[in-house]
Amino acid sequence: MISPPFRGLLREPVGLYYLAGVLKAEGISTTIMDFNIQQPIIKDFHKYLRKNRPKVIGVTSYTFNFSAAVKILEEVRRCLPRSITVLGGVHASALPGEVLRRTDALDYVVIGEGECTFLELCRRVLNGEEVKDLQGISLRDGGKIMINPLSHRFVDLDELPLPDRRMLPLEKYPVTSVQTSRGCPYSCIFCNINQFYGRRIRLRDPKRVVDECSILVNKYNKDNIFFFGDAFTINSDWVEEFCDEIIRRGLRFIWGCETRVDNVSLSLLRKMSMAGCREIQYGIDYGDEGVLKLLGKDISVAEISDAVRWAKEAGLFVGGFFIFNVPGENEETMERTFNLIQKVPVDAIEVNLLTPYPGTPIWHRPGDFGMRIINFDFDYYTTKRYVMENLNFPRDRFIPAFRRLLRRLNLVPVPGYQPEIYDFLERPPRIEVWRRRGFLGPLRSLFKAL
Ligand code: B12
Ligand code: SF4
Repeated sequence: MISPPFRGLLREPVGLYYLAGVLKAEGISTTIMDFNIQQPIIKDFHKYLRKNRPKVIGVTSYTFNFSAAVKILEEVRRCLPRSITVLGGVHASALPGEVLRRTDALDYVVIGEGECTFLELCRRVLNGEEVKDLQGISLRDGGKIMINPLSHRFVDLDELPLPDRRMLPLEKYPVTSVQTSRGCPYSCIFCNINQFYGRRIRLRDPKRVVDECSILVNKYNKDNIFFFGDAFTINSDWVEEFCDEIIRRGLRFIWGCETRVDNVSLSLLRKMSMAGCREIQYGIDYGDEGVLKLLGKDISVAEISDAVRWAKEAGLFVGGFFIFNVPGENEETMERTFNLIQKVPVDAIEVNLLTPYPGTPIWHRPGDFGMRIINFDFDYYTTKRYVMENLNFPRDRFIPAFRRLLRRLNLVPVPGYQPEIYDFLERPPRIEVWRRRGFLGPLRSLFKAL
């Protein structure tokens, strides 16, 4: 299985660990390649494929690196025309028919959560059985594209084998990632996690998550872990239990997580800090309540202020994500957001532009939010490009206002990010991610500095 390259922070492709885990448990030999760290030249890649002759090649992809995934699939097809190729992940799941139409080098799409479907697909391929009727896949049948409905059965995360970290060179990743849950009950208009993983949040057993941390700390000497779930603190009892377990076992490592501002409290943040948490990242998104409502965020400015203040009181480094070029925006709402950023004691901010990822409400119905998609080239869907226009705050008003805002925020480059050309600015800036001066860089630098 292969994770194609993209620009951004280096993290392990955790989804591929999970898929490999279920295949290996059934005796199917599996390897993972992450082209973000192992960048073979094409000649070597062909050599590897010819030597190992995998029967099935699975590729994962997000929207912003879909074209890299297509290139990989085409190289595989050129080199091993008889191998079966499969694409999975959020992008292919949202557009299963379109991705098959894009390249003949792709045989199947696995839609949604992959563990059960991919295992069954590999089993059938290896046994020479018919695959056509498998639920949750998309395929070409003759000249026709077929999309088989999903079974809508979600996996029990505690039944999955723990990720086998020996499958990738762990030392090359600055931070280790651990998944704590899947699913999200909220409805932000720029996200489709709830369609993908369901509205019901499936939390892993906190003891099992701590078991995984214990392996990372004691066996792999990792001392910094980033937890991702779709809202880490959504269930405060879970977080309490998790922190108590770390403290009870005397497990020493530092960690970070991302969550919403409306499900934290001072006491919870203090407990997290006691258990080793050093950084919390909040999806703040905007500083105007009308806009927050249109974004489907269901949070208030008061909740934002409290959550940031409490995290600082608990001794945490606080990162805040913001999105601009959003429904309901104008010069005044931008000013309110600027004022909020000045007022709340966030240590770092990341500024993004609204991006209509396939499968999200803003992709399906941009007009309902007063928006229009102007660029359908997914290479631009990095959240740093202007790919949609607000009909009530069009490009010729937004861009000067946004440029002014960036200047006033005094943002500086973050190490680890590569430059990217911004098509919408007169002079391309040097950076891809904007952070406030003083930010210590991605988690790794933060941890080093502590
Ligand atoms: C960790 C993470 C990252 C890591 C990347 C880690 C990596 N190497 O992959 C980092 C921090 C770098 C990152 C960055 C960004 N991310 Co991010 N990230 C995530 C996050 C939180 C978890 C991904 C993950 O590991 N999930 C867990 C595994 C188990 O799930 P999975 O990968 O989807 O895999 C399952 C299925 O998809 C399927 N599957 C996947 N691949 C395959 C392959 C095959 C062959 C098969 C059969 C099945 C299959 O089976 C797996 C098991 O069930 C997701 C949110 C989420 N909950 O998924 C967002 C998410 C992927 N990120 C997103 C975005 C937008 C970004 C950024 C653009 C944000 C930003 N503004 O900078 C940047 C992109 C970087 C850039 N500059 O271009 C979006 C992607 C939307 C899209 N359609 O592409 C998501 C979905 C968040 C969201 N709610 O919208 N991200
Ligand atoms: S952005 Fe986060 S809180 Fe909003 S729907 Fe997606 S996962 Fe849930």
